[in-house]
Amino acid sequence: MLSFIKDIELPFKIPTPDKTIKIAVTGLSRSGKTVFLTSLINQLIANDKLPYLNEKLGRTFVARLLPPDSVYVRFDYYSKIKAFRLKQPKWPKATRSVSKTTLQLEFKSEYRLLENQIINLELIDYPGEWLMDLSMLDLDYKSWSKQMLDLADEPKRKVYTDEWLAFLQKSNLYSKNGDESIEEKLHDLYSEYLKRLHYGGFSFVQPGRFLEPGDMQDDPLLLFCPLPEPVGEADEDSIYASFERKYNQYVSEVVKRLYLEHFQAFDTQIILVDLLKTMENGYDIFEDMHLSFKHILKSFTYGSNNFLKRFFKPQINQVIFAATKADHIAQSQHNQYKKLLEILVWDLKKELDVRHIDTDVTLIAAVKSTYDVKAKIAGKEVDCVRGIVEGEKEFSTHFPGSLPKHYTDESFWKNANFHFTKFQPVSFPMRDNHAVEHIRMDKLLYDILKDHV
Ligand SMILES: Nc1nc2c(ncn2[C@@H]2O[C@H](COP(=O)(O)OP(=O)(O)O)[C@@H](O)[C@H]2O)c(=O)[nH]1
Ligand SMILES: [Mg+2]
Repeated sequence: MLSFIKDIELPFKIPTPDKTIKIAVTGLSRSGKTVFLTSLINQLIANDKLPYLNEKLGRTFVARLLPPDSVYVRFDYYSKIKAFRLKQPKWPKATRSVSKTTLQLEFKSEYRLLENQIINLELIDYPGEWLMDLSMLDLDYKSWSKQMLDLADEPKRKVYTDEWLAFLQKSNLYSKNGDESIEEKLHDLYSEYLKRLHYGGFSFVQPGRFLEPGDMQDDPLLLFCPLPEPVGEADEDSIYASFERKYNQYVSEVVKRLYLEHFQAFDTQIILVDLLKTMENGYDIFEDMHLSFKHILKSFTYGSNNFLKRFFKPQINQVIFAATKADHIAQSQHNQYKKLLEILVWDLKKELDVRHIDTDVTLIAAVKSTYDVKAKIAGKEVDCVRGIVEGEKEFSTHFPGSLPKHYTDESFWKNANFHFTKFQPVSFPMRDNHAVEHIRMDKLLYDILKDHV
């Protein structure tokens, strides 16, 4: 009966409406956004390494990249993949701004009388550092400054602040200022402090734009930093007043605009997390990363009567947290690796759940550049990974450390002693008829597509 319907042909086809799924991919710098998007496009075009996706969807499709359709910088898949196809393959260069591309999926209709279904995946790649600034929308200069100064006063951060705070203390901040170079110096020293934090493994820095300026490099609008509140009124021509004006302008022209242009409505937000960094650097860095994601997600996890919610009403259906670069760890440890991410985001996930936003926590390696082997260390057999270390020519075996069965034990953080090697990427197949090896990309793709196909 069913096969009879399937084969009916009409002089016309019954149309199926096109769909667009807007997918925002974000994560802190070096979390793996560019590599992830390159692999995702490669996987869907080749579609030879996605058994889970194909089995669950049960539909045949072709994927094609559409030509650029907007003023956005296009995510240049072709130049990224070229570097991966070199004889000595290379990771893509660091990217510093928003880029966008559309991958069109055409699903073969199940019935001849139906037109094929078109699903456009609109993929947008944002620096997480920019999103971190969204929480500034809620704060005036005075409150923001206080928050930043309190944070700088925490013992784990204080060690990085010396120069900035010393200069701040000897500067005349509240009366008429005749020397513009002082403003510049204050800003530079504050930026320097943020950079030092960043190199120390910290991720929560505000404004995130100071680290990832994108097209605002050297823009005078960014020439400010937090300052202590004046005792009385600050002079109109003082440094304090000037910084307050720039802060307000930055928030309303840059942060708000980003929010209005990009974050009004999209279906899925993928947040990529580099957990390896927290495992190498310990508990403070883990907690600090949690703070960053709290700020990044603030626009979605706020209560109902807050400023952002009242004015912008963001629409979002799904947030996927994915721990990246899982190929640094043997498969036997993957569930524990995922559990660590669950611990990192548990409260954010709860906040999203209660607002009817679907959440998923998963792990991936977009470009699997190692394979698992067993080796003996001090007579004990351990699970290791084998790959080519960057700059070398031959494969070597690496034991990164092992994750505990339970994380309740604080000694995990105290004694954690992980070392991750930077591996050269495996070479991509020369044509898009074959995709690169990955870990669990098909599960993630299914999560994105399952409610739309
Ligand atoms: N082994 C491995 N390394 C990865 C993977 N994804 C990213 N990396 C590493 O992380 C670095 C940063 O990735 P990238 O995508 O440029 O990060 P972005 O700044 O978030 O766009 C790369 O240069 C690689 O060294 C992966 O799947 N496997
Ligand atoms: Mg990038």
